[in-house]
Amino acid sequence: MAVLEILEFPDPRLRTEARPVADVNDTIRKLIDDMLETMYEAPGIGLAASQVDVHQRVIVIDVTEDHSDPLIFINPEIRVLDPELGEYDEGCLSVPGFYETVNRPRQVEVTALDRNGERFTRVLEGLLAICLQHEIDHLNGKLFVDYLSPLKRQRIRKKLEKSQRRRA
Ligand code: GNR
Ligand code: NI
Repeated sequence: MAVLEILEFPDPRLRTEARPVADVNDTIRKLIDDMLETMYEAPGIGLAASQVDVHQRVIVIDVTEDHSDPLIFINPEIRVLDPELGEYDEGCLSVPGFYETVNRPRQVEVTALDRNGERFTRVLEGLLAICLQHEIDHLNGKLFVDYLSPLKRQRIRKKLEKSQRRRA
């Protein structure tokens, strides 16, 4: 397994729309294992392949504290079950250090493929529903900062560009 490099806003590669996985094979399973290791090491509760510069529709999520429930979603399709919006202070490993309130539907149903290529359907609510929607946004080239005002987004961009220059 390997810890992969996570792209940071405003890297334009984060705007790439990810393509569906055609075949859930050993290459995809290796990617999933590397993504899980990268997410746990960060640490984070979710990771989309887009964030590690792999533009395929693969998501890993684990909202447990003891890393006991890794969830895999390949080619996920979501349907809103409860359109009532809930607010949550979101963060993102690609926008390190910033947390802002985002509103999203509270309950969704997801259909996806698992690591064996088997199709499953699950109803998600609470943090899992928030995280899945955040990750699907990544696959579509969207970031949580896109929900903020242009002024807030620009402030975050300037600060991150500065810290990226310091590290370069
Ligand atoms: O680790 C993460 N925490 C988080 C908190 C609130 C809403 C969404 C998230 S996802 C984030 C990891 C990440 O950037 N996934 O793309
Ligand atoms: Ni994110």
